[in-house]
Amino acid sequence: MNLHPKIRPLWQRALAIPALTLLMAYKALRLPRWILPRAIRSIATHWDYSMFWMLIRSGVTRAYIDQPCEFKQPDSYEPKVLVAPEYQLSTDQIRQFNKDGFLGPFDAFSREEMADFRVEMLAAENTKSKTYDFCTPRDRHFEMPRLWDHMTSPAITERLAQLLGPDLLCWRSQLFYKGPHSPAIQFHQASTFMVEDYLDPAIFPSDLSEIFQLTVWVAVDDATPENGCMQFVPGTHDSIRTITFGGEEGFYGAQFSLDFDRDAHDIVTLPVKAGQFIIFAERCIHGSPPNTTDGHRLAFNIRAIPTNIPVYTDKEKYRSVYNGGKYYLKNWGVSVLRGEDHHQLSRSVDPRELHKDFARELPKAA
Ligand SMILES: O=C(O)CCC(=O)C(=O)O
Ligand SMILES: [Fe+2]
Repeated sequence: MNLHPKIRPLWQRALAIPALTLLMAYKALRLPRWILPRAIRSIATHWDYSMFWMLIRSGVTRAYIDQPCEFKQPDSYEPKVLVAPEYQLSTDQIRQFNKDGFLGPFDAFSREEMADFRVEMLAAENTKSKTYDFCTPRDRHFEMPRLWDHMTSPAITERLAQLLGPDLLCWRSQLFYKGPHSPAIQFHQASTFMVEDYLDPAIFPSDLSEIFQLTVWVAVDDATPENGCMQFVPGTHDSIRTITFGGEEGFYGAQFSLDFDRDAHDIVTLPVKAGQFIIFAERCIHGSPPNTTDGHRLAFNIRAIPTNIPVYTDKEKYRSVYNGGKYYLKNWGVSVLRGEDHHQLSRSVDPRELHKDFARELPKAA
């Protein structure tokens, strides 16, 4: 299944309802899964009953945006590691982060560094990824040494470590080219990133009620309310919401609206200067309004997890609804952002080794 959240024609929905009901009963009766085709087996394994039930009772017009889970406040707001004084977070900041679901902005890079990186980002925009062999903004750190250098800057990793622990992996990155006069990225949230193909989670935390993955979002251009800076709905990392299919186009062609009470929540608009970053739990509702200016709003993100969380396990490929295309995972791997990967639960790639290989492949200057 591919959760393309457009309202399906009535006949398709009429067929889907009995099929989903049957599969839910199949799961409840614990009938053998190995005889099911791969995609159906994934659904029977990874969807919980509330996911089936939401689709069935809404006539296939509503679904959980990702694997449902609820957040439990931690027992302590002490930092998980002690870091150099210039990067230290206070317990008040950590408490605030757990209350709101996001923190920042923090300084990481100079304006000049971001101006240089901007040129590199724009040059890469319409080029094929060496990892996936099609044009995609994902995981370009495998081939862009400067991106990986920025991602592993202590200004970022030392702050992440205080929230997530000492040993950290990046399992995905993304470049954001929010072009002149481009649409909003609708409010969204994610837990285990099942949202991608709605078949399998990407990450497999042992406790869904913890914050198990963090996103770092780095502004390459100044991000302003006019060019579509980030917006957050504080406190909404408490639970995963549903989406109603249809509605306004945005978010890479997807059509949906996230179900939450817009009147009951404050929406925080967070302007960020080039070279600054924000840390947030992807499960906190966030998005960005349209870019109404004539310029770009460039940014990149890092998706970080502790090393005790497996990623993709035996998956060969996934299909992303939001960054079109099939992503074959044979060249993909998690990469150590900080500390060491003692667990070795996922395929891993050292971007610096890849960069050396790519540099050797480049034709020698005459
Ligand atoms: O760049 C944006 O506007 C959205 C970023 C986002 O959703 C993310 O980094 O998870
Ligand atoms: Fe996001």
